[in-house]
Amino acid sequence: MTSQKQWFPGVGNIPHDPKAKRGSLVFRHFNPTEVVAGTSKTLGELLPFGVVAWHGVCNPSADMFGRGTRPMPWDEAPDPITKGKQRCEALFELMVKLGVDYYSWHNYDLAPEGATLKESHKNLDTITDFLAELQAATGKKLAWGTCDHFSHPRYRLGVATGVCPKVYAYGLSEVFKMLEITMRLQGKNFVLWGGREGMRQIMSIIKRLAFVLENYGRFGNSVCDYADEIGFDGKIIYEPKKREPSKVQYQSDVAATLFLLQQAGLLQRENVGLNLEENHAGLAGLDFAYEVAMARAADKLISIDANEGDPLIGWDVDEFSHTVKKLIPVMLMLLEDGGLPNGNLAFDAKLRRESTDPKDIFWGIIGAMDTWSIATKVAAQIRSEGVLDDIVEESIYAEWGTSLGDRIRSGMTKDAITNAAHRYGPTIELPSGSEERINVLINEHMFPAG
Ligand SMILES: [Mn+2]
Repeated sequence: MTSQKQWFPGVGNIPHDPKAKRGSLVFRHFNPTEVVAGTSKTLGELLPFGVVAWHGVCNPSADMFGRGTRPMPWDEAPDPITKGKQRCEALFELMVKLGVDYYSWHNYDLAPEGATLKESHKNLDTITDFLAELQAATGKKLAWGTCDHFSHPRYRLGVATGVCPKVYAYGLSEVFKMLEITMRLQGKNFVLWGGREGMRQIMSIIKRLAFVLENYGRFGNSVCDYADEIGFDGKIIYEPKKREPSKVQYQSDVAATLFLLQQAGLLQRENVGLNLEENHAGLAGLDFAYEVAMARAADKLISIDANEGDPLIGWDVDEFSHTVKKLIPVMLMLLEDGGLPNGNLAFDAKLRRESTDPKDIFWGIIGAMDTWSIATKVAAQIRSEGVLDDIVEESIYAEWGTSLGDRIRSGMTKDAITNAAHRYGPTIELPSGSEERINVLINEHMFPAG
């Protein structure tokens, strides 16, 4: 670190110590060098965790009804550049103490926005130099960069899909700059969420939807063209979210986002992919595992915002992951893929407003890393035992392994299909869907008896 000051003085480097006394700040399950059963990879390789600047060191835990509650001594500074650098230091201290290798940031999380675009870019360059020093000193890496296209009032009526070409140009030029910075810091990817790209009131949208979606495609293609031009070898990753801040966000879920990208000619581009978030799947009324499966089916899954929503709350609460069961099907897929080879598990998660102990951020991140680790180990066991494969492949989908299945999939005429229908119907014997048996199987692996 460039400064000797500790922003979290009460906490040391967090060890892996499964036998530590209860209440100790340790990893019980995450051991980065542990090889996961049935794979050639370690937990550290399969789970490329990252912390995020905005929730990690910028969010004071305010809500719509009350001010921030979280102590953030790094925000007390004589000027905004010093404040930005102290935020960087606090972020890197978190990474070092937690043994997390990656971070993510929006342009104005760490660099103050200036009075002009030129001044903003100068501030960004100053902070980028400082981040480069911290990366060199610690070996920590940038997962992805992105632009804050939702806080400033100029973005209140949208950016790419907005009402004003001046805003479109301003937002896009911010992306160009942040893409250059992400490349300079050797970031793996660049995220386009587009918080204000959504429906405000229906009467203007009914006249302009096709027009604004054309602009959405033009904006994305400009970003990808510039990434190609400067030789950025990461992906431009789009992040679906159904609602909040707008009533409806155009990139509402994976299927809708894939459709918009396809219409824009973006899905066909090799450097375009998806960044998925558990809480966003919930806002769309979908299982996170379904969203991951849909992105994989299109071969566009790149990265994950690892967090958790609350089904009883209708907005984006960004809790640290804590429910193992939700992550088991996700890890079954990621184990097939060898993890997220080009992406990360970034903790887009924040403290509750009630949580005010400086150690709470450590509890949150440690808990989330252990949660993903347990899910990984349970999924690895389920895989190596093969029972789930037996149920799904050998029973539920077994008929597709017959010659009729092969013939349909390689193309049959109308007459051949009709002959098969006459031959096999109308009563057709089917396997059980086996949901209860699968639920028991998952519980047996989570909580082995005896
Ligand atoms: Mn979220």
